[in-house]
Amino acid sequence: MRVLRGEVSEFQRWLQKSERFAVLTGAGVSAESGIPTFRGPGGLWRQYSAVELATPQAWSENPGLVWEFYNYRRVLMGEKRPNPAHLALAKIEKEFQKLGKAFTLITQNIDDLHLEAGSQNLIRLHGSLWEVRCVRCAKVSPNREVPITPAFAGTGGVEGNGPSKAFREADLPHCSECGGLLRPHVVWFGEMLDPEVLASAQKAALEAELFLVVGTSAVVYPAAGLVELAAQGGAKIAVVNLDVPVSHRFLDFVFEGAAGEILPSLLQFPDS
Ligand code: BV8
Ligand code: ZN
Repeated sequence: MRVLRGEVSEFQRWLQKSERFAVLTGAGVSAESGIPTFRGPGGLWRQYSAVELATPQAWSENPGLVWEFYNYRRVLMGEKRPNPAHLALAKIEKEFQKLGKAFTLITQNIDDLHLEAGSQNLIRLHGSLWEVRCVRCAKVSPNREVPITPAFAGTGGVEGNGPSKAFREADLPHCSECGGLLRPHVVWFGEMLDPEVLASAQKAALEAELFLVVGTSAVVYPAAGLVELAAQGGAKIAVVNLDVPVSHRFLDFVFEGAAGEILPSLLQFPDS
């Protein structure tokens, strides 16, 4: 780990004396679980970047292609497990709970590895790969089907252009209640986040005394705006990233390296 700004001991003193600690994570926190980030290598599928497929336009033009992309990400999740970064965040949350102090974990990821690691006070800004929503009756339900329907078995290979096959409407998943088409229950580009989810994340950022940003390129809004909000609220800002994308000007701590290597030792109280 390279300390580009501040000191580990100083960060840990802040960790010990903060009554309210909030964390924002992005794809980088799941990288060591073997899940490709969006903008790093492996962030592409076929000739598409996620931004092109995670949109309402792509969905209305070709729901089969969009489901093939999300089914591919479900297959990719396969046996992936939380890594030491996820586990360190779940552990420090329990320490804060024991001390009756506030801990909030805000994630941009849809892989649910924070949930699997045991994180409790978790705000999922962009939804979940493992939930579906009916486009007709808006019912949200958990769904861990891989493939999402039998028609998607064996699809999703990274080679080729366009969908593997011309998926028919009947091939796509449908709502058990009303028969409407089911979509991934995730926030696409150009879609609003759930206002209550966003408001709770903004409140946690504004009230935080310490705000840690892990594994995000901080280019997607409104998630990235939470960092500025925390700074406005007077929080000390710490960043853990493989290569720190943002200028350090308003950052108090900058630790460069892999989250799975840094967080287990960083998220310790000084006298431990
Ligand atoms: C909204 C769910 C407004 C889906 C995601 C033009 C047209 C349309 C919209 C816009 C536009 N310009 C701006 C916008 C707004 C847009 C936006 O911000 N676009 C960006 C690209 C410029 N935002 C939106 O559209 C949002 N909605 O604005 O609505 C509106 C207003 C009124 C009315 C209607 C609408 C919705 C955004 C949510 C999009 N959905 N995900 C899915 O996952 O399939 S975003 C998706 O991409 C992720 O969730 C995540 O948020 C983002 C990826 O970012 P990161 O997580 O940071 O990942 P990335 O790969 O970029 O970076 C990884 C980092 O980790 C790197 O820094 C790397 O160095 C580091 N790293 C790697 N390995 C490690 C590591 N660090 C530590 N350890 C390691 N081992
Ligand atoms: Zn329905």
